[in-house]
Amino acid sequence: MADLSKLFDAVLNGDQKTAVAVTQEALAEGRDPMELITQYMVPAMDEVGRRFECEEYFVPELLLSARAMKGSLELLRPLLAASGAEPAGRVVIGTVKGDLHDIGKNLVASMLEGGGFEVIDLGADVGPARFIAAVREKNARIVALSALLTVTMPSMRKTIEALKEAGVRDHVKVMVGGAPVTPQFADEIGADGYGENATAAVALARKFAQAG
Ligand code: B12
Repeated sequence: MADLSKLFDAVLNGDQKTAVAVTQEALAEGRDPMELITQYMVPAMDEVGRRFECEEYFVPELLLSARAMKGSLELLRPLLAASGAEPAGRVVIGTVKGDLHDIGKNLVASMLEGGGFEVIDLGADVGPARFIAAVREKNARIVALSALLTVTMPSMRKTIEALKEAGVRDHVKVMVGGAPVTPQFADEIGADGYGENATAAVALARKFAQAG
């Protein structure tokens, strides 16, 4: 039986090789991909963040942990996406301008795909103009914005304002998320919804799709 505490340790220690090996072993045993993510990988990343905050870890350690988590997610992604059935709608997703954190955004994108949505993933550090262009080009009805830094949260507001100025705000529902984002902030900047995690993102997208 795969020892999943090794997955936690591998992400925490930035050991991509072990993270991938334990993930492969767990999947071969039929373990639930979401269990691996929510019970082991995300808590490990939280601990990485805690260590960074108290200066036990620095940027190189963050990068190694992120690499380990990404390696494992690569294996899980197709499985998350495989559970979907009918295309439920089109979502444009990206991490906002100035912010390079893309692990959570990638997880949300995979879960949305798994929930049957067509996802146009613009990547990280995405300015308002690119969101607007993608919404127009793909005729998307949902925009999902991610931010992990308090200093990039204002980019979410700017993106929503730019959608208004471009005349596309009324055609889309906007959801926001990421560790520093709160439901209050979502209200304040005029977003249509806030999601705490990838599962909440899918529930919100379904609600939006049904409403419109
Ligand atoms: C890995 C990491 C990095 C990696 C990112 C690699 C990558 N490709 O993503 C690197 C090394 C590049 C990095 C850089 C920096 N980082 Co950093 N980083 C982290 C860390 C440890 C983990 C983030 C993560 O991936 N979490 C795991 C994922 C799964 O969780 P998540 O992103 O929160 O996403 C979930 C939810 O939030 C939600 N969600 C996310 N997006 C969306 C969107 C929608 C629409 C919805 C509904 C939901 C949703 O669903 C996701 C799944 O459940 C965090 C600490 C932490 N615990 O958050 C710090 C952290 C975010 N970083 C921090 C800092 C300070 C930095 C740097 C400024 C450091 C520096 N001095 O250079 C730079 C900034 C670079 C930049 N311009 O963006 C601080 C931010 C502090 C703040 N309040 O602003 C944190 C909190 C660390 C800390 N405790 O101090 N970082």
